[in-house]
Amino acid sequence: MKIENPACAKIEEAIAAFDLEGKLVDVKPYGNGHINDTFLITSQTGQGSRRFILQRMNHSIFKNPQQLMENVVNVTEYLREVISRQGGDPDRETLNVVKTRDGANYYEDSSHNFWRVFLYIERTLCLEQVESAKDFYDSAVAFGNFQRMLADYPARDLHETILNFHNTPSRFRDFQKAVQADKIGRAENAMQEIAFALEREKDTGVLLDLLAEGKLPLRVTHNDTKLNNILFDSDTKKALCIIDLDTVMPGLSHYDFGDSIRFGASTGAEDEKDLSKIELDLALFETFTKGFLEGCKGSLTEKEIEMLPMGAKLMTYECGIRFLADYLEGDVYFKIHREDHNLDRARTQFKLVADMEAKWDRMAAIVEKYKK
Ligand code: ADP
Ligand code: GN1
Ligand code: MG
Repeated sequence: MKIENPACAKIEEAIAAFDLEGKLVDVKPYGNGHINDTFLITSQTGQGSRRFILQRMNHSIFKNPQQLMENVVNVTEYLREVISRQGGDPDRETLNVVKTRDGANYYEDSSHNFWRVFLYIERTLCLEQVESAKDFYDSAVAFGNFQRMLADYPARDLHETILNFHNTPSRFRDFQKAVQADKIGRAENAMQEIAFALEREKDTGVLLDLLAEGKLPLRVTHNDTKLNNILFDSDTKKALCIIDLDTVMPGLSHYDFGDSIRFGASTGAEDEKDLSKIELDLALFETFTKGFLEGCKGSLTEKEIEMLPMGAKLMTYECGIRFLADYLEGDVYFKIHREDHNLDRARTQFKLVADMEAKWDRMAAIVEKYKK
């Protein structure tokens, strides 16, 4: 099959490298991820059609694709066993990596792009925004469960795929550098947002300080728990499979809790331009808190639970300074689809942070209710 106008050169070479059954009949860009280039590919076999997810890994972000894929394969093989023991379906409840014809986990093409293939999980839905409290509750249980399923995974064996990924003080320093450099003269368009971010430096180290003092435990966490990194079963409408495992690394439970809240408990989209539509929905915050703690099945310590609101605030703030730094640096990290996209994204995050500060006592009271 000749692929018309492929979004990436070398896509045909990449597809040919994998051991896919049947004849290739369709390839199209897929999903709304900000990082990798994702394609849905369909092949026709004697038994019907089969679908796969092909991804060109973003190797300017993930500097070591080999280590990245080692993590993904080791974690998914581990999860397959846990899921089987629990009586689940490992072909649908975790990602499954398809090997190349040479038996490798990924393929490096002749232009040094790195490609991988997963089985496409059929009859699933991927949500870009919370449609019902029940979906959000299910996602919370699933993310809590994910952390629990990996509780005994040997964390030392995981490669750190992005250094200091949720190290907020380090993200703050990167942000400061971007402001000082003001490489393409955009800082003047974002003076208010820059001031908002700089005023909150003192919060940045709160969780890592508690970790250093031994007051919070290190766990294996997903680290990118936004709602579109989970697939829902389209028949049962239940959360089925956690995807996007590129950043599974040792971390704090607050990272997974907080990133879900910043994306899913907001009343608007991550890139909403009308900030009057952006608030923290306290009912959704409560729904997620309940589900996440149930999913973790009592494994979180009292201190961890007490600090969950700080997790929500810090993950939202951190994402805001990452979007804003990228805007100042010329949109080199997150994919953008319109002018000022990263600035709009930063604004929603900061609006949410401000709203969390206003609702702080109520967030704390909700968490207290589930502490038991
Ligand atoms: P990114 O790192 O760019 O966010 P993801 O791995 O999250 O990339 O994939 C992007 C999108 O592709 C997901 O949000 C989801 O819609 C879809 N997707 C990824 N893997 C699968 C899969 N195995 N089965 C079905 N859909 C998938
Ligand atoms: C990116 O890969 P994706 O689109 O699920 C980013 C997250 C951000 C998120 C903001 C590896 O997530 O850290 O929170 O965008 N992933 C990476 O939407 O940087
Ligand atoms: Mg994703």
